[in-house]
Amino acid sequence: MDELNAAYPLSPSDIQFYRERGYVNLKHVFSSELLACYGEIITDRVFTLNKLTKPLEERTTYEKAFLQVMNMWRDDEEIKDFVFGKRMARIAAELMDVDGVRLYHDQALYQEPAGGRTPWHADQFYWPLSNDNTVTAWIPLQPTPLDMGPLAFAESSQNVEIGRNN
Ligand SMILES: O=C(O)CCC(=O)C(=O)O
Repeated sequence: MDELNAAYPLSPSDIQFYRERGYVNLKHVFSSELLACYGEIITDRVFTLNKLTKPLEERTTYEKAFLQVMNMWRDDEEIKDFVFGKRMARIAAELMDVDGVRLYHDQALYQEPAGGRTPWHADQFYWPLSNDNTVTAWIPLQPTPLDMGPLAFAESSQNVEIGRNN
């Protein structure tokens, strides 16, 4: 689909917001049609590849938070098209002020009904990378109103040590 590779017009205020606060909420990066189409493909693969089948009450806090499948681009050509889309890569490059980006991993996170919460945490500090000019894209595959527990960011926390165990 062209949409995966077409430019997305980031505004200077989007970029400034990201650099000051460490995140930015970009609306309508992908159409609901595209998300429904890839959502179905990704969901099918998650149910095939998921290995976490024990009951919720036997799981750790981390295991209760979501089903998790990584690097799905290796398993499915259509998912690869989604993950390697140039639109997302260009947004990341512009936010980080670099010419191009590398993918560290993709990750499908599926919250289950009655699953647990995700505790506050920072991820970047344990990635095996030489510097912290990194970004993650969280792409909801369905509408996630507040009562469904969408992602929340600790604003400007990129400037503090708290939550980083190094
Ligand atoms: O999607 C979620 O519920 C949590 C995502 C998360 O923990 C992360 O991206 O680091």
